[in-house]
Amino acid sequence: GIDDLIDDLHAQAAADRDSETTPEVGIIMGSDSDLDTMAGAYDALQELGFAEQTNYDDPPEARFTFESYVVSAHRTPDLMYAYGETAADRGLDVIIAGAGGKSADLPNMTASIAYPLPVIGVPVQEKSVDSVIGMPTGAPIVAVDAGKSYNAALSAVQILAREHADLIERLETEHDDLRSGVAEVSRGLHD
Ligand code: RP5
Repeated sequence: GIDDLIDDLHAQAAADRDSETTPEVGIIMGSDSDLDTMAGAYDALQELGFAEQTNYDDPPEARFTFESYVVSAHRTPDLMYAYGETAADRGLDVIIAGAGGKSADLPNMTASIAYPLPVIGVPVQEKSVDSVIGMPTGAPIVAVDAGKSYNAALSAVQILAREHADLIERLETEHDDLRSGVAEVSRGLHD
């Protein structure tokens, strides 16, 4: 149950593991109904060579990994608090948080609890944009436009890349692909 999950998070935080064995990016969302929107974040991370780490005790399948959880601000506020509070000690470097509806509190609250760990908010529906980005002075959140979880993941990797030159190369390759894509379409228009 939720209590076991919360205990696991605290145990992982206390374990003081080598940062190369723990996920760098945490993806959380308010409901499994947000999964379609948040799939863009998985796509971007996987394209950049990140593997999903589902079991903390197994050795990671890639140098850079991510994890994902459903964490509801309203149904499981205790889990949200535990996730945000333990995030840095569990080895996370950045969190991508998505939620929708008029009570899309998960990204904002997680940003406050996990501070100063950066949180990138993804509004899951257009109507929640104000809710996710409307943070008081001194309690920042970085946010993307509604549904743009792919861009949220790219931003997360840009943050990580400040410390890992290898990730800069992967981002540059991704960017070259983007440029080639435009070039191809552009040429196509002339033909
Ligand atoms: C939010 O309420 C979730 O993030 C989701 O976008 C929305 C609806 O959730 P469900 O009722 O589909 O579980 O907290």
